[in-house]
Amino acid sequence: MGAEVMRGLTATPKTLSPWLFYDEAGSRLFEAITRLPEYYLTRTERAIFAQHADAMIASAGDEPLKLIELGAGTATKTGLLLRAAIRKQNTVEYVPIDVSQSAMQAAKARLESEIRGVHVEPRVADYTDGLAEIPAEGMRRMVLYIGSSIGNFEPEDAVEVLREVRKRLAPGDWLLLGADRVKDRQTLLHAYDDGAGITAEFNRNVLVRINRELGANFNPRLFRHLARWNEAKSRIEMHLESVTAQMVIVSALDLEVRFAAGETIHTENSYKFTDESIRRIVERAGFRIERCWMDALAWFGVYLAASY
Ligand code: AVI
Repeated sequence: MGAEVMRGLTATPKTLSPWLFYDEAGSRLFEAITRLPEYYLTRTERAIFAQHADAMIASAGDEPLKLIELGAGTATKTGLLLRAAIRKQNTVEYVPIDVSQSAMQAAKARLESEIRGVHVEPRVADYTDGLAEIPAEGMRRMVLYIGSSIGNFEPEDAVEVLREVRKRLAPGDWLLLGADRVKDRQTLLHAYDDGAGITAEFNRNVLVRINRELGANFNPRLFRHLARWNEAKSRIEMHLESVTAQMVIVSALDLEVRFAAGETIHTENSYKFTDESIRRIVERAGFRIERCWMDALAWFGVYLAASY
């Protein structure tokens, strides 16, 4: 974390990597975001699962499947797929992988009490170690990478992440990928700048975390949350804008950081895809897309891709 903060705050323009958002408070704020009326992604993807989970499981062949989820969080949407798998194969093994131990424990307790026939084996790991945790043995596997988390990577890195997944899969295994689609600018901007200010708090939480973990003295109120639609790059950008000229000290790094009034820290990109742009990424990673499901407005896509 120190190395990342040092790199980002001494760069021009200043940046902080989005993985820094997800301490306990940040993970809770993200969960709150997923319930906001403006944040259409979660409910839209859930509606796609509610309508098509049986078809998704059926399209992955006749053999029983084991489900593995990268960055599972509290796994609130996954129940729909687990129930569909149980309708087909009576029982299902589910391996959620996430950095948050508490989220994993909560997911295990909730899913095993709510769904008869599910066996949950959580792995606490970040996404790179998490890939190594993909169980190798036995059954056909379906790796879930949902929520459009793939959109938080640069396109080249997204290809690399999926290649790493692909390397750990065998022919006949599957990837189920959720991808948020390009849509009108206002809908996109509101999703990342909600009326209740939860996304602003999520964005500023990175400063609170740096204060706590690296002994910095950021005043989060002196940084304004900004969401911008970058049309040319097809991405929502989040920034923190310094409202005044100021200097911040990060004691653990022995670092003084100067901000001009209006200077920004770029904290996140969230790429929005077209059918072609997501297909290109998935195919360059060595998968073959077999099917895609969307909601009625075509706001979100879920892609089933074969490892071959
Ligand atoms: C986790 N990820 C897919 C979210 C997104 O929409 O890019 C993170 C997020 N950032 C702001 N709101 C939500």
